[in-house]
Amino acid sequence: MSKISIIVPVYNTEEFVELCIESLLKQTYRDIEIVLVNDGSSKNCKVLLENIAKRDKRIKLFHLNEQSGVGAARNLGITKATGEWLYFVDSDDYVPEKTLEILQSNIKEKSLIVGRIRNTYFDNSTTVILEGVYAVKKYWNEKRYHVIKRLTAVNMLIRRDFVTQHQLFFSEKVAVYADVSFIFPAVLYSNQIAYMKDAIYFHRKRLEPSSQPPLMQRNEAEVIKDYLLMYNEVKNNYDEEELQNFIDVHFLNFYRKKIITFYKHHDESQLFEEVSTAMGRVAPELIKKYNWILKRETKALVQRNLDKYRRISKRHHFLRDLRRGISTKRRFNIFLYRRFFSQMKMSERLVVFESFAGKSYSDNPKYIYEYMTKQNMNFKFVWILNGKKKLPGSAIQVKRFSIRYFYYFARAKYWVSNSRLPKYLDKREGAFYLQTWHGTPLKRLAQDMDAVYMPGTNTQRYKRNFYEQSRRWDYLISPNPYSTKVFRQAFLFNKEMLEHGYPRNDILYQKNNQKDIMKLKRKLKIPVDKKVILYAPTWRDDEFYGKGAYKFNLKLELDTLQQHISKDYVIILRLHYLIAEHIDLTGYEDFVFEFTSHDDIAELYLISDILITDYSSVFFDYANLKRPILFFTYDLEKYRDTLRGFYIDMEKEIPGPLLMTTDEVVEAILNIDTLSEKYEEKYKQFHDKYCMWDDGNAAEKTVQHVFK
Ligand code: C2G
Repeated sequence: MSKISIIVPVYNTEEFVELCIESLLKQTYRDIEIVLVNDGSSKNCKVLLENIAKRDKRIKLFHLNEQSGVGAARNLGITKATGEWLYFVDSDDYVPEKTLEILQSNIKEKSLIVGRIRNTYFDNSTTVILEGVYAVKKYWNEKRYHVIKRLTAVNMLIRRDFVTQHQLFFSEKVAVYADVSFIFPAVLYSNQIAYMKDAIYFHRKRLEPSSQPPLMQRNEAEVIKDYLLMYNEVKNNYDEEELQNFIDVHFLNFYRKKIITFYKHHDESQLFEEVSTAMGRVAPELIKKYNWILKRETKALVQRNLDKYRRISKRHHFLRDLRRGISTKRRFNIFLYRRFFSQMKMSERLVVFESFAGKSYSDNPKYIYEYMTKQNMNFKFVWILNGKKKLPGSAIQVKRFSIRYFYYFARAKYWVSNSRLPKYLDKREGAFYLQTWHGTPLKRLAQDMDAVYMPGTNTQRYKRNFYEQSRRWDYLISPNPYSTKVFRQAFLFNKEMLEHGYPRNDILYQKNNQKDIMKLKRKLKIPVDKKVILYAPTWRDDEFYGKGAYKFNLKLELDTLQQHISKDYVIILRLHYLIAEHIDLTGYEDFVFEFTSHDDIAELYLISDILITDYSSVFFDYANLKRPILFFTYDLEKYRDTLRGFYIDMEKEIPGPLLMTTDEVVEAILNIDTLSEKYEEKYKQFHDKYCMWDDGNAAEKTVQHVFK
């Protein structure tokens, strides 16, 4: 055997570095040394590294006093390495146990062998391949420039004397493309490179913002500058035609993907000098192969004519958008939104409201709107609603995703919504977005979720979209101090939190009297001589028909309930708005009342005497009424441990019993007074913690704050 030196530069990756080192120590190829280079990390990280270094004598730790960049750290690693081979790993990545063995046993007399890099967020879609199949081996001769395309030195095993002989080093000038100065000559001086598909390396993709944004997620201008430095370095240092050609094509692609997008959002004068110099170095015959749009742009660049370039570039952005815009009706509307509606004058007194994606006239947006209407505030209102409704006031009703939807969102100064809005609705400068959200969090939310099981998305996409969408929120309503804390962390929200309670709960203070309750019961056609039990469960992420259409399996046995309690009670069945299930209630007509499509659950709270729910945020709101709550949690373990995870310990905190069967539910209803007494103290604590801000005036306070 001969020793492999694994070089791992570390800069503040406390969260990940242990897993990384563990994967290296587990390598089936045993003859290794791990050269850990601390690139001036924080004290915590430094201490952690010192601890890690004690775990195995094959680990050697070196420190750079201040952060010098990944290039400098790897260069130091090379000088400290004593093995026959070098192998580079980034400290947040993961190397399956067979990888080094596969690379080492196949490199033979070559200087360089590479494996496969797989990008992953390390969610549950990641399969860590432990058993190599050894089947795929390719030798690249001409195609060895593939290696350059990866622009990274990780997952390649390289002979140390080859590195010394050709004086390979990482650039310390550039940050993102530091590897290029190392891999270009490495490839150039190897006539043939072996590639092992089974030698896998998991590269961690990271969501912004983590405590340390990874290199590739730096600000665009920095990345472009860095790229151009690298491009010039390569153009200056290597004469070989093949390489020159390769880097030119690479640059043209980079120009199309990154630089053009950059100029869409920034003035063309930025970096103009650097970009035109680089374009001037590209071989002209390569440019000839491209379409006329690109040709005209490059010409203006090469001539260093900023005005001309600016003019052409504007026109081209328009053409590119249009081309994309005519592909579907939705895209066309987005095109109109961006190109026309958003260019019109902003309507200073226009407010757009939406609740649960246009499904209902409900929740916080409804109560904010009604307050503004009652106060005769001088605003024009738009409601996004899929079906036409009878609304108080003079709001214009608009269908979701219609042309008018895009028109009003573009023109309104104020957006009020209780859930997310599509990513393509960029918010204009000067507009305000009031995110009301729709409940005190019990289930883990957004960035706090381990894995997302919803259809049509995956964990990383869900989290990234969530992050981008929530960057537009200017205000977020929080119902209680506990929610403030969770929202800050789960939504990574750092703007203004409105802490006045929930507008949707105002009604629970304003109308909690016999007269109003009777009036409501009559309006909703609920028998006035019976007590009312509201059953309002939530949805299950993993039980669905399709995107946004969830199944629901009614586990509450209506027969049993009817037998035992129908003398005194009726039941209101209220399924979650995401549930598409239709439940057949034949035979229960006078006993069970379906209110799933009723807009406003707050009215149902008011007329009910007992709430039965499960893992829904409804119980936080209902507790304002101080009426009994039962929890029918037949799938508690699965929901808590597999699907979502909770923020609070239900067993400890909730103000009512956890019931697993219909019989237990019946039993609890029949003994509701004794139960209430038993839970009195817990209820009080719960109320104090979660309902302390609600007092019937949340809408007023919110409106005064936002619509000054
Ligand atoms: N809701 C409802 N009827 C139900 C369940 C919920 O009308 N049967 C409404 C309530 O206003 C509730 C809101 O939808 O507060 C959110 O419902 P949850 O069951 O809590 O589930 P979810 O939509 O996943 O939101 O921070 C809150 C979380 O995001 C939960």
